[in-house]
Amino acid sequence: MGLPDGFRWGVATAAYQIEGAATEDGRGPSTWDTFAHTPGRVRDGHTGDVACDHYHRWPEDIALMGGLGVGSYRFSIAWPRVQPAGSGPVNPKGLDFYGRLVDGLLAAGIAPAATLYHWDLPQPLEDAGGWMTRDTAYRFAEFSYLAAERLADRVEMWITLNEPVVVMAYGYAFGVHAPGRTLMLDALPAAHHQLLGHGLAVNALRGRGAREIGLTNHYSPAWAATPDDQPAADAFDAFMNRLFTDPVLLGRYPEVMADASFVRSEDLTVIASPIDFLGVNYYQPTRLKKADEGPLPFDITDITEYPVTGMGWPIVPDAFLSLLRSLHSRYSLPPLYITENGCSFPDEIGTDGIVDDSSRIEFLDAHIKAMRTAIDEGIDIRGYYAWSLLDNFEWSEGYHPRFGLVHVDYETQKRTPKRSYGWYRDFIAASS
Ligand code: GBH
Repeated sequence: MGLPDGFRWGVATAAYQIEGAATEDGRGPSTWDTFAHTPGRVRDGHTGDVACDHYHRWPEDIALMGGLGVGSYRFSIAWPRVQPAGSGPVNPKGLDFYGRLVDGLLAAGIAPAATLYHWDLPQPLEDAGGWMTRDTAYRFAEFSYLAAERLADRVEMWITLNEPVVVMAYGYAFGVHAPGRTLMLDALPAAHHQLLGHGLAVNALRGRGAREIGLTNHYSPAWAATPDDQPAADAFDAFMNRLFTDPVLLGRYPEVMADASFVRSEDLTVIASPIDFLGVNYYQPTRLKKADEGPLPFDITDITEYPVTGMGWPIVPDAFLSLLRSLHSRYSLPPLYITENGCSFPDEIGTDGIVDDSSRIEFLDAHIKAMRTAIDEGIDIRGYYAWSLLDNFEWSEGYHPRFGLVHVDYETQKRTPKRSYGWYRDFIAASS
């Protein structure tokens, strides 16, 4: 069957991973600046100070998107550029950058899809408690309003949060991402306050005339290692998947959040404010077994029977299809967008000048096929964004993993489209 009319093929990035220009034009520090500049936190001491220098090279990057023929570009707006202190006055130069970017995209016929929070919390807000504090939710809604005030007439889609689960788990529970806290199960308020911020932002954006508004979640299908481990898999699913979707689409939290003192009864109404779409990021399934010890009700154990990406993540397109089916059966879903899907490999430029990333082509092709099966089964999916346009700063792994369709030489900032770029370009041309 064909794709729905107006299906959007796109590419995605995030501010801290590509922009660089960390202290330019009045940008304030974020938790990721602090974290990356703390020795031992990011592999080889890499930071986002320069990254892909996209802050200056955005016209070239839009030209690369034009060459791909994508209909949409998902980027994120750095809160510390717009409101360097996280609250209070706007930094006009920060907003100007996104104004230029959005105008450039529209001139190239590419629909802008803006994420408001892709993990770069202004450091002053973290110093006041970060997402562990209720006040941060209100600050986020205010920032969202300010961004929409400037850009709502030209931005097609607004994504409030990117993967709040990763912020809660990696940032506040396990400490491997900024802000590096190790609160374990005590990190749950960071989930609630992000979701509250999401709900407040939905209303602020609506009030400011934003068109399509949604939330992007990360989903990892939970596999039990043995039938005995099913309770562990269910617990992982509750903490890592349902915790961030049930309250938004069902208006209630799973058991794991029941009776939490920081949840006020009226919060769930705010969190369940109607959204226009749900963003789905999918990378891999997770296998769980009973926890031997420690505070968590599950342990993660390796999946070894599938090929893996450069990150060691198993490649299982079928798990992507089952994820889409299970979302469809559990919820009465709004339209879905696949807001991220992709893989890293240690791509190198060959002596012939070509980056032969045939494994990425296979990965994308297989996952897009899985998505198309879901569409044929009646699941309303309206777009697919490949992660990522460019090789970029892969958080605690620094610049080692390469997720791009375009190779970046970090010495020269030279961009070299990989074979997968040509494949995606031809694929989009053939599908539109
Ligand atoms: C996304 O997060 C981010 O939105 C994006 O910024 C990032 O660059 C991109 O993905 C690639 O990482 O080690 O087997 O236990 C992805 C979230 C959560 C996916 C952790 C993989 C660990 C798998 N990731 N998960 S495993």
